[in-house]
Amino acid sequence: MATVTSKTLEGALEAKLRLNFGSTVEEATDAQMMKACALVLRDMMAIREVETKQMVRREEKRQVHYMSLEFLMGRSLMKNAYNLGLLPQLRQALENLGFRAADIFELEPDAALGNGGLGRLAACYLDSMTTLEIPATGYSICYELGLFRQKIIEGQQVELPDNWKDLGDAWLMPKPQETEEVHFGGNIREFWADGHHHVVHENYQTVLAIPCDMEIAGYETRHTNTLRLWDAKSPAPVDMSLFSQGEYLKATEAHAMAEVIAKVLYPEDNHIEGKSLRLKQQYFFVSATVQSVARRHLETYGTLKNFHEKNVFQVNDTHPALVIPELMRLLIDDAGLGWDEAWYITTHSVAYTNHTVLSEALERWPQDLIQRNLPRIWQILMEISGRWQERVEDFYHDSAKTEDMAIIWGGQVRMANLCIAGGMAVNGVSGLHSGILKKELFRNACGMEPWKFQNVTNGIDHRRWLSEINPGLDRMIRDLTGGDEYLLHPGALKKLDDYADDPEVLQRLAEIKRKNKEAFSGYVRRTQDVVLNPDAIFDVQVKRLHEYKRQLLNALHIIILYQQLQDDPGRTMQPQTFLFGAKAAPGYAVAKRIIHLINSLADQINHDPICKDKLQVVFLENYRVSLAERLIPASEVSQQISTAGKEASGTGNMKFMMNGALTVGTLDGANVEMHDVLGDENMFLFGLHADEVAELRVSGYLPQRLYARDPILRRALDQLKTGFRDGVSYEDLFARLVTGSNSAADEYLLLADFAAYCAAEKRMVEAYADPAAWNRMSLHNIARSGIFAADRAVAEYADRIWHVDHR
Ligand code: NBG
Repeated sequence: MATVTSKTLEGALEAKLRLNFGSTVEEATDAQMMKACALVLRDMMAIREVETKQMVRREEKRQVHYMSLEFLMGRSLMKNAYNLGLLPQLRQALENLGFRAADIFELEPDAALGNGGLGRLAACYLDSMTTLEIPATGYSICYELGLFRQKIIEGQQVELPDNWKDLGDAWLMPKPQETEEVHFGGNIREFWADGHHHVVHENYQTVLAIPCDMEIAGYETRHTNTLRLWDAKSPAPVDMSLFSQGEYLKATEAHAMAEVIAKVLYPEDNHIEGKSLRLKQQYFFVSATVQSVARRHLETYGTLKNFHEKNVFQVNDTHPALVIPELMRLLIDDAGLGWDEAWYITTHSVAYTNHTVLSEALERWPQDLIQRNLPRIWQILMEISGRWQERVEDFYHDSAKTEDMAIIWGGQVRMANLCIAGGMAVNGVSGLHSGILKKELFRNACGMEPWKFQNVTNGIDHRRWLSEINPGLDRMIRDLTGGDEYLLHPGALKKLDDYADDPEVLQRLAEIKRKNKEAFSGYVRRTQDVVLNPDAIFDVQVKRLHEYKRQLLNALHIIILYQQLQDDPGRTMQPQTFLFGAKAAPGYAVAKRIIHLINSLADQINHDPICKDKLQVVFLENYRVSLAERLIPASEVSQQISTAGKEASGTGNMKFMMNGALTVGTLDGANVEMHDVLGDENMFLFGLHADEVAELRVSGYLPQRLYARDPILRRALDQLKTGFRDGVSYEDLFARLVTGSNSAADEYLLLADFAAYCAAEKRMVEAYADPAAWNRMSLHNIARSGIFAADRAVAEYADRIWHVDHR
């Protein structure tokens, strides 16, 4: 391959600007230049993608189809340039053409086609699947609007639309020739003819699914995969028969109904809404995907009988669960296979990852919704459900277990049970979480089919989340570990452990962190007009706002620190800056109140002269992938303080560890695996363990007692009622923790863990006073973070679930 120099890129960019925007380099705006960059890289990837596809077909390789309603991609320009090995050349080319590379990168909108961890995981896995040279495609919806943008106005969250496509669509390659039809509503007619049973779906409404492909480049490989995003279009802009009768509005109804499907991403994280539009989104992208995969398979092999040998659908949570009845429908109605053969193929083609044990996040659809919108799918679901129930009865002879494992029960369709019945593998996302699935949530299913249940601990794209975003640290790692080996072999980070007693290395690490803190402070000053104190500990909790994640526990502890300072204003203390970032689902009232509280507290503390250079609280607006990329390299403390047993894995925890932040956390999710490699001495663990949480609940938890008994805690909680200088009272949050109203008080056991949390924070601050010891811990964190590379996780999926080769 001819090497691409900055000169080649300059030529390509000039040509793009002329061809696509009719513009010279001199006339081009930054936005046009950003698009031109995207198009130039897209061209290179498109060529490689064609080669990859031909290779896959020629070698008849098994393919992975990663199905997810969310892919939280963030920005792609720097990432793609990095993976293509062109980042320095692209920077150079932009500067030579008179542009500031940093400005061009900053202009790119985040593609926020996801809510949080689940969507970001899918994005990280696309990178690893490609880098590991696995033939893989991601499938989702081409949402017109991504996750809302957040503004904080008078301390409260306000949601604004996220029109990412204006500039972001430069990455998308529409392929109208590969359009699929998806059918909704109507009725089923069955009859016998020519000695066969026929099933016909009629009077349905058609929605066209048009693929818009985004190329995914791997690192140091020509292998290129795609993320296929389905856009929804109506087959006819207007219904001419209605139009000619003068029913103009009605005539455009079907059109509107079709296109609303791809309008907007549902903004709930770890929660379901049960809206019919959401069900339509699910079936829309599932049906389009299964049809297009089956079509390509038929083109290559001429039959669907070997479908499972050549394809595997990985379903990211239960959102794509309808892949099971949809594949059955294709195999039976279209390909004419019998039930048993179709079921064999299906159950050897689908694997399911569970991402939560929270009951409010487990999908259950009202059966009439499915019946009405997807009549044929409903028939197939009933058949699957009936046969499964028979098997369970034969195995257990226990009506309680039959009910527990049922797919259709009490007028609802339970998607997790459908995935267990119709899949070949079920996995959780950390050791603790997978154990809870086996022993609790899916105990009965696991008793019947233990071989299906596995664990694959999550991982992150360490090339993005370390090398790309933390160049100073990347440089140091290369210098100390002998080059860039760690980029493809993250285990090489372990070599850093050898420098634990090297004062120069520890000093260098401290300087890198200091520079990153200063750079981040500059960014916050420019964007939010807030001046951070770089001498303070940067103590960070960024993630979706959810009660189980316990941002409120963090806030209560800050209230304590503030009250101590009020009691003794002259007190010398290690300066601390607490940084929060979080979006609340628009309908989640308590989460929004917690955001308001953090902002009220920040306002109070930041306006009180006694806190100057000691205590600072900042709520970072609009937390998103690109903000995380700036913040994480600058962070020193990572707050991972969920109620044990509730956070399936967490992935932010891994990103902080990899960038040298120390964790204050509970033994929850992947924090457990972090502790396995770090030991007590390299993180600040506290709080109840998952089994103790369960025991406490059984024995009867009484937060009121803790409130009565602990004066420090009581004073902090009482402050919620009083509120702060803005005059807003948080009596409702007080009630939620102490008195309880319609629900039991303190569901997530903040009060039970409070004293232990304060003690852990204290240990952390004391440790910070010894820079050499702190930097050593930080180095150990980086050195041992290799197991959290997504490459490791994806290789496990490939070996144990997908059975596909990889690099
Ligand atoms: C989330 C969990 C996280 C986990 C990610 C990715 C859902 C339903 N689950 O703990 O809350 O890290 O999935 O696995 O969003």
